[in-house]
Amino acid sequence: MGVTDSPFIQACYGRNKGRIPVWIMRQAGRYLPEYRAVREKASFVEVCRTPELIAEVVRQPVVRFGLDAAILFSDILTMLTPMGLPFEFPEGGPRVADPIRTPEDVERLVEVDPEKDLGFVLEGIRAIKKILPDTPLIGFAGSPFTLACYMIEGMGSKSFDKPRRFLHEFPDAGDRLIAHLARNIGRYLKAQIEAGVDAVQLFDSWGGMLSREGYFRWSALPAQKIFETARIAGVPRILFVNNITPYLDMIRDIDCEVVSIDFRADLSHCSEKLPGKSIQGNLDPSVLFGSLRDVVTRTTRILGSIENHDRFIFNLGHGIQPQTPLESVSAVVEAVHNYR
Ligand code: 1CP
Repeated sequence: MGVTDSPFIQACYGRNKGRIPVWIMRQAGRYLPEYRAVREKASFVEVCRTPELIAEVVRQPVVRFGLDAAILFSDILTMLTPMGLPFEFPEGGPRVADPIRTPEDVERLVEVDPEKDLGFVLEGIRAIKKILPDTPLIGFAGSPFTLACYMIEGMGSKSFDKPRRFLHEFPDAGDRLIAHLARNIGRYLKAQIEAGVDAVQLFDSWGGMLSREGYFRWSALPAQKIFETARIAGVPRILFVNNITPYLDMIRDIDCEVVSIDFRADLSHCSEKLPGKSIQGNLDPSVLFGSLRDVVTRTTRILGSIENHDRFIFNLGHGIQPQTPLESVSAVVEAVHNYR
């Protein structure tokens, strides 16, 4: 079976008649012993910059669990360095050396040339395609607002007060920052498609913190722009929004094939509000720490809440957590694959 006929790509277009596809956000990562073995020898940033290591860690969860899609191994922050904002990844999360503080800092941002500046990512995609030619490969980028969060805050945060304040204190510079990001992210996703990815996902991890008005201006409109640039026949576009429920009416109007739903949301309510779109989601990642019986019950409950299984992709409602038991992941995959 080729990639085009795969349950994952077929489900993205709402015409899957095969098994229900499943993949897991952050499926390559620290919960896997074979990933930790690679990380003994190379830092996270080194893995991200080495095409052979990228291909190896992408393959690991696909082979171990029999997942229906692979996702590029990189990070949403990889784009920051060529924009002129280098960062490091010490234990405890990312640190941007010199975060954006003033409108002048926005003017200094550099345009990214994906082939020249992020060639190692594109080489990684080509290396993955060599070893996993029949598995759909998902490319990705962070959303403009999510990247702006790290560029202004300089690190992770529970509330990202600095970026939310910046956009109101300096509205013109804020709009220029978001426009700069949308243009460069669109171009980067297009380059990933040209290098061989079969679908793209935009991670709007923090847009769900915005007011409805803020979401429209700094997340929905830029997402529309990005998906226009990354619109290539046969390559589905997936939008993930963490805390999606307040914005469903705006997301309905965004030109993309699949919407990925966070674990707080009611899946059948979301799919009702998003006619014509395929749906991905939305098991709470913390459920995987419960009993196997509970894992299977909750997985089956999600599957049962879906009306049209031809346009459904099973996933977690956010990234898998580092200490997640491997048996739980196997149980989810088995329950999804046995459902029909
Ligand atoms: O120590 C390690 O090995 C690093 C852990 C790790 C991994 C495996 C990080 C640090 N990033 C990644 C890879 C990654 N990140 C992928 C590809 C792997 C896969 O999905 O299988 C993807 C898609 C991401 C995306 C990403 N990075 C997001 C969006 C998704 C989400 O979960 O909301 C975000 C917000 C990041 C930033 C980031 N990278 C890593 C960490 C710990 C963080 C969060 C920082 C914070 O806010 O505290």
